[in-house]
Amino acid sequence: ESRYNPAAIEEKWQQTWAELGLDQTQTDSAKPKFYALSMFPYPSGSLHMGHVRNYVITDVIARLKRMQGYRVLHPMGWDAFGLPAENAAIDRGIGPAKWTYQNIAQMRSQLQRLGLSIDWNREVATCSPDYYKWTQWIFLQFLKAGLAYQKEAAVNWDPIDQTVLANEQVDSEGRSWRSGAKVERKLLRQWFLKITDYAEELLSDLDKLPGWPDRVKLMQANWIGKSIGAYLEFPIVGSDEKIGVYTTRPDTVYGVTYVVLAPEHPLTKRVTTPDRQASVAAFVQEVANQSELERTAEDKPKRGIPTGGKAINPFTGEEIPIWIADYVLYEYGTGAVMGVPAHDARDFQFAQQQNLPIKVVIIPENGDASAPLMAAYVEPGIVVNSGEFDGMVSTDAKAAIVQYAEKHGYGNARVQYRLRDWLISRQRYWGAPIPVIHCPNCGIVPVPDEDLPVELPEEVEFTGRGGSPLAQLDWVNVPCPTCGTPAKRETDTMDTFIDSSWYYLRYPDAKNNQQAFDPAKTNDWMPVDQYVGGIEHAILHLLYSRFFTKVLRDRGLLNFDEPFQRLLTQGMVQGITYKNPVTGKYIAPAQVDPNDPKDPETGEPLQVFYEKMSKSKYNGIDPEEVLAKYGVDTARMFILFKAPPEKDLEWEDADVEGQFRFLNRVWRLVTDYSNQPAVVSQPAALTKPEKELRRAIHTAIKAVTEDLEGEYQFNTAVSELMKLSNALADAPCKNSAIYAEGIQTLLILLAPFAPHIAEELWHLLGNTESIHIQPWLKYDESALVADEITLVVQINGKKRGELQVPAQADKAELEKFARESEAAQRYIEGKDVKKVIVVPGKLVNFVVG
Ligand code: ANZ
Ligand code: ZN
Repeated sequence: ESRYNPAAIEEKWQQTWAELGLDQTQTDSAKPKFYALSMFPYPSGSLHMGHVRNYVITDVIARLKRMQGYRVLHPMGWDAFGLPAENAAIDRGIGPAKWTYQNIAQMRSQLQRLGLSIDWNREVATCSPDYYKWTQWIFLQFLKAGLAYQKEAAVNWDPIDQTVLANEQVDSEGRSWRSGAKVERKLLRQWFLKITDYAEELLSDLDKLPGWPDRVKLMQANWIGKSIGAYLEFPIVGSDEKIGVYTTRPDTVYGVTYVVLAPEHPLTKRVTTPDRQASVAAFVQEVANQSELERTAEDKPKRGIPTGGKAINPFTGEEIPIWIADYVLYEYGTGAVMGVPAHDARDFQFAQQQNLPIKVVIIPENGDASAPLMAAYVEPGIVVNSGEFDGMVSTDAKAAIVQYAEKHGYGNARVQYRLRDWLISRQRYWGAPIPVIHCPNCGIVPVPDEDLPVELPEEVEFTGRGGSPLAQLDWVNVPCPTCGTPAKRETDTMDTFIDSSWYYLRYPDAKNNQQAFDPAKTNDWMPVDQYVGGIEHAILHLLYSRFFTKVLRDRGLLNFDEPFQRLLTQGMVQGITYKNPVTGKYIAPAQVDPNDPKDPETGEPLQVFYEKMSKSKYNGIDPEEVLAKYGVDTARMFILFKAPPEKDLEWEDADVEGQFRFLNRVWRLVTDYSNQPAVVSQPAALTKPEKELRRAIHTAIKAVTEDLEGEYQFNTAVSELMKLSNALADAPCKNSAIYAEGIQTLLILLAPFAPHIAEELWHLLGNTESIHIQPWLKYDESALVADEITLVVQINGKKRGELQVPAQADKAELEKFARESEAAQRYIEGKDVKKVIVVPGKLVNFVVG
């Protein structure tokens, strides 16, 4: 046969597979189901190596499971709403829909080149009206369940363009990407989803996910941020009102020397004394323009101002000053804290700056309560200066003090979550319109189901100025669906994270135009058995998807608690990167001599390292180029072989080359074999080389299967394939039936990894059915056992020879074999054997004197 020429076979097989419908989802309900899902891409316009890695990993799993007899759902779609399309419209005058669908077409054809066994009949695009109709319907489910509501929230406001900006449109100095204006914070009425109602379940159900990386579960748990503490009330002097604080350290309540309100706290105005009104108002205004990040940065001084008001510590009866400060956030806890400078680092810093008293109430065991503090003492210890609690261990004092508070009406135990409700409003065009109507009589009226979708109007001008394009159209004017009065549509669109929170529920029933999905179908396929995607989605996308699942379950639409049974977060694809350490500039590899990397302009030596591929660092590799040069099977093999899937992968041309050579070896092995005369019939007993080859074959089946099933160790699985191909190349019994079994095994095991070459060679052997519908192989346990082992002969601990002996030989027999060996005879001759040490399966050592 001819040489291995990927270009000649890859397209051919992709077409054949499509014609045969091999990639279509089987619905034979007698088979167990397997749902293999990749995180769907944003259609930016071109595929990058990170995509390729992601989809190849999922594809190997999908192909394996199909061969193992599962009905497999392996779909693909597009996370197609979002800002870049709108920016393209603003910058280049091309409509967002047109831009998006062009990109989708481009990327779909790139994906199809990868030989992925995707069922394209179930493709979804979140920007298409027959998808976002159901996104809107789901939003209304949330609204009906009382899980969607409006409230005022701060947004980034560009005062020149008069528009709201997304965080990505604000640079690190707080300026607008377009106008360069200093961005302000402005309060607007915004839509929220009440994810906080599910905080506890989202946290505790992490225990139901043993198939997720611990790291991801920890990130989710931290994001939810459960904290157990107390709510305590401090009466305001000269008023009936009280300041409620949330604290995790009720054991320090005798050490409170002041109370701090967030500047936005509604009590701020009322506690401020007349002489301080002006300065307090100025400070509030100043803080209002800071982002949360600026406010809470640990390295920056805390800023605050006294209100002149006073409160009473109910435990001590002491009067303490009320302050406002930027480090107290309005959205967390009660928006007010009790200041305990002796035991909280932030309070300590603040008290030192502001000359507030510091009162020690916890000391280390055998510590000195009167020694001045150099820093906050934050550890547990012994309680002092705390009335009847003196002498208690502080961790016990927590409960005792909360109990005391409850008894005296000062407060109670409280659990607090860091998680906030999800702000989903975007003042943007390219998103799913929030399907409600604002009526002067009826208030908020949901768009009736039969009027969905609320479609995006197409005649729109994109300027980037003057707020959302939707707000400027006659489209907003509609009669109220309830009373008919002229009313206005909501002009906010939904955060694109909403679109991606339910797409995996749509694939099982992607064409349904009566429902978001038929619960019977979706419950049948769900949960996803294996989800594969980037670690950048470890928190938000996964948390929101889990939230949606639980809400739709509670609406009676789903019958499971968690959407993704197993999660694989694949590592980055990194390229070799050259950087001039003096100028900080990145240099393209093409301009650098890899043996002597210097800046072509200045001659300075360059730093060389691997980093995530990106345009700005000139370290990217275009998938198209690799495919053109080596074909997709080589690219797949390299990606799978180079690193375990969850680890970063360093792109190395030499290793790509190495995989190309390996596939060439396989090609030669099989073509040579197919040119041989027909196989002789199986003899009654296997010869020794046949037995050895058979052992190599079954060892490979076992190892590859286990590598694929457990932790998806594709890299070691590929090594096993290489070992088997070497064993075949070295086998002397090329016309034996065992050799034929070996060749077939190699191809079947290779099929999920390098589907095209495996198919081509499979047909070359005379098969007429696709290799991809062959059953996966089972290994024969008995073939794994070696008949013979290599026994080492040592004299005084030194290796003097080795010999082949039967594997089942016992200790006495091993000693006998060793003693009779030529090596032993030579060294023992005429000497006194003092001791014989036998290590079964390994060696015999003669100690001679
Ligand atoms: C007094 C105290 C004494 C505190 C002490 C800590 C140590 P986590 O664990 O994150 O829930 N806090 C409460 N609400 C706040 C807000 N809105 N903005 C800023 N800080 C706030 O942290 C809870 C602790 O963070 C609370 O316990 C409170 O300070 C502070 F030795 O109360 B603590
Ligand atoms: Zn009305």
